[in-house]
Amino acid sequence: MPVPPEQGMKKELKRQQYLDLYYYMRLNRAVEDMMVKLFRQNKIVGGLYSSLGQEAISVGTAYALEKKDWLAPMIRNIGALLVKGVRPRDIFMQHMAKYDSPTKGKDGTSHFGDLDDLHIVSPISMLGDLIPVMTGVAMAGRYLGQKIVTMTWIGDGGSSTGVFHEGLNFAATQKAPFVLILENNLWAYSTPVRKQVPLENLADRAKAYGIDSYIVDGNDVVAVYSVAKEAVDRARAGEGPILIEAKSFRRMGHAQHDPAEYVPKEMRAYWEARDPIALYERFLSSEKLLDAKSKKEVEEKIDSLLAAEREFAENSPMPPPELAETGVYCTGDDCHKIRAKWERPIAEVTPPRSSVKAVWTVPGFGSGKASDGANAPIHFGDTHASQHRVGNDTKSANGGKPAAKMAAKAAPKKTVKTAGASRKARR
Ligand SMILES: Cc1ncc(C[n+]2csc(CCOP(=O)(O)OP(=O)(O)O)c2C)c(N)n1
Ligand SMILES: [Mg+2]
Repeated sequence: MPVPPEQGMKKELKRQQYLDLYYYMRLNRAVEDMMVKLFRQNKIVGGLYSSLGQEAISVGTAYALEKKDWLAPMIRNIGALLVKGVRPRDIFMQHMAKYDSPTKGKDGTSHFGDLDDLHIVSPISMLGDLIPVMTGVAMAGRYLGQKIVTMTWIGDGGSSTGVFHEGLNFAATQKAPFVLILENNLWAYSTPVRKQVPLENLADRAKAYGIDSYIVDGNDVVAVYSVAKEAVDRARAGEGPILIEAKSFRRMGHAQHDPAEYVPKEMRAYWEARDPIALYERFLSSEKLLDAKSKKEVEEKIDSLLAAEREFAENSPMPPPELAETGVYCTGDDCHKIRAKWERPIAEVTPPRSSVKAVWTVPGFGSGKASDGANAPIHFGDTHASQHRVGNDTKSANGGKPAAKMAAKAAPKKTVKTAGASRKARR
């Protein structure tokens, strides 16, 4: 069983930030608890997923984003939606397929977004597809001069899809201001991570694309936020995409239908004892940031908010049948208009200033072994003729030095950083 990194990492936050993280984790859990009740009353349409035990990841990462930034949630990221400003009533109504829901009852779960105000791209169920999509959003933001960062999440299982690798490679080559959170919760349906991937750390996936990565204890919200903030700042500064592996555990089954009896009891017990909210409460009270009275105030605030939100959702009607014919395709009239929000002079990116010479020079592709064992220089037609291999006589631009050494010299230095639980949060 992997043990989360022990190395401490801590960032001093403002008192209000500590309390916000607590509020959103509690709200995340309360919203999902309420939806379990609605599900058992047969009021939820479709499946219901849980992020129990993973709230610190959704909340800590989304809290690192600015208002102008964009995110696209996956099924276990209701916490991120709440941090971004989605109202609980919208989450309830969406799951209940009500007429007042963001998709007017036409879709369920978290399949909704808000392109105008909250900057949320609606997810679909295909695992990994949000990676190239959010890379594209990041590139569009850069083109328009918006200085935004984009973020999405992927599971351990989803990190084995083809589009994960295509998308991350694309993001890396484009140096997109994009942060990808890999939630390693040890299971994909009933398949343990060790049967899916021959790696101890899924953060190592980043090495293949020459980008930086972090590993963080996904049950420590301060550590998660600290690492996410650093990654978001670096992406915004133009350093390119960053992968964060957050190690945690899926405490419920894949969805409500799955009792997850295949999970070993000791594994469950280990992680239940590391509940992210309980850990954080201990930290907050040891830091004198939360006492019994303020904790009760948070609970009461959430209880009364959710009672009102639930009532609103329950009173919303189901969609009328004739609605099924409308809004199937975006026509720009009954749906929404997509307008580019320029935050730089368009002249900067249009000809003649955007014109570049159509010449592509690729230095340093090194050389490879030919079938006779000799080094064959690899070139793309833009290298000097003397580098071409003629007969058995091998000449190379590096003056006969071993190619591997040359390549190693040219390779950019990349590191994988490890960020563990904040020492204080572990008390
Ligand atoms: C491309 C694709 N393949 C398969 C599925 C079906 N599917 C949905 S969730 C899931 C398991 C995902 O596991 P993981 O990525 O670890 O996320 P977790 O459920 O643990 O959060 C699968 C296989 C899908 N939605 N998309
Ligand atoms: Mg998983």
